[in-house]
Amino acid sequence: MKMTLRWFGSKHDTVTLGQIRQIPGCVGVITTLYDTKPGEVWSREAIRAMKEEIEAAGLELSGIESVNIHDDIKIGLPTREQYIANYIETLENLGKEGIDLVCYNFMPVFDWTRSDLAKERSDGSTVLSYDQELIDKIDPTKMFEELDANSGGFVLPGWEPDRLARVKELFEMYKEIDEEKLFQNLVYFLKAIMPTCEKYGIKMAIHMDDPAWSVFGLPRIVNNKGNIQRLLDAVPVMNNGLTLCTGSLGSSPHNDIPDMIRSFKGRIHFGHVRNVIHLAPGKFDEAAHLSSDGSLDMFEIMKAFHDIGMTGPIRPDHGRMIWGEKAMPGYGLYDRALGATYLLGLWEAIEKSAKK
Ligand code: DNO
Repeated sequence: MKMTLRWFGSKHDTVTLGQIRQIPGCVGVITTLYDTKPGEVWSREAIRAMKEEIEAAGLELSGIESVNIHDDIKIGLPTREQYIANYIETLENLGKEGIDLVCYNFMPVFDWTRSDLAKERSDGSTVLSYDQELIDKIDPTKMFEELDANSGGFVLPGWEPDRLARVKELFEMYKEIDEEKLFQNLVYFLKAIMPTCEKYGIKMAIHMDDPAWSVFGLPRIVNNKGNIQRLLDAVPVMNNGLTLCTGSLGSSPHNDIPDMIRSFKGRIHFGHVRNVIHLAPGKFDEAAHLSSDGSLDMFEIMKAFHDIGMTGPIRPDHGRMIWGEKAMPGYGLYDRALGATYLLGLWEAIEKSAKK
C-alpha cells in the first residue's frame, strides 16, 4: 500500500505540495488536469508538466483522479465514438508518460451528491452530510446552485460549472437510460479502451456511486457487491478494476466492505478510505477517519486491504474541516493528514502482527 493525498493543482488547491510532503509516510499525490473538460484530449506536454511539478516537490504522481467520461458515452449516443477515440488518445499520452492508474466514475449527470457541505458537529468541526429527505425537496436542476452557494467559493470536484450548465438538457437526455442501458454503455466503453490499457499497463479504477443508491431517479450501477462483480466479470481483465471507496459503499449499511475488499482481490487498484456515521436509512454524516467516530470499522477495512496484498495507492478521503481551516469541503489539509497518519498506524500494526 502506498499512502497518497488528493491534490487539485497549484491553481485550485489551498494545500501545497510542500505541505503534503511533510505528512509522514505520504509518498505521492493523486491529481488531474483540472482545467480540462470531459471529452477533451490531454496533451503529453500538459501531462508531463504536471508530473514534473509534483516530482520537483519530492513526491510521485501516483494516479489520475479523474479522467472524466463524456455524457455521450454514458448515454450511448453515436457521438460516443469520437469521445472514446479522444479518451484513448489521452490514455496513450498518460501511458507514454508512465502513468498507470486512472480513476473515473460512471454516474449520470452528477458525480457524488450531498445535502450539506458544512454541517456543524458538537466539537465545532464541520462535515459533509447527506439526508434523503432534504434531497427529495430539491429540484435536481437547481442542485448545483445549492451546492455552489455553500462551497465556500471553491470549485468542487465533480461539480464544475461548465459541466453543470447543461443540467436540464442532460436530465432530458438520460430519460431513456435505465440501469441496464447504462451498464451496457459502460461495458462498451471498457471493451473499446482495454487494448490501450493493456498495451500501456494502465489500470482503470471505477469509483463507486456516491451515495450507493439512486438519486433524482438516475440509475446507479456501481453500488453493491453483485453489481460490481457483474462489471468485473463482463470485462474480465485486470485492467478493468476498482477504486474501492469505503465512504461511498459505506453510505449503505447493507454493504459489508471488508468482505467486498476480499472478494475483489486483484481488481482493486486504488483505495479511498473514510468513515461515515449512519443516522437513519438514507441519512448519514461524514466523520473523522477513526473507527470510534463513525459506523465503519477501519481496522477491519485496513486488515482486508492488507490480506489481499494491496500494493496500489490509498488516500484518506474526505476529512472534516477543523482548526479554522478554509479549504475545499472535504479536502482540507489537517483532517486528511490526521487520517493518513491514523491509517498508516493501523497498517503498521497489522503488518507487524501478521509477521509475528
Ligand atoms: C469526491 C470524489 C469523487 C471522485 C469521482 C471519481 O470527493 O470522491 O468526485 O473523485 O467520483 O471519478
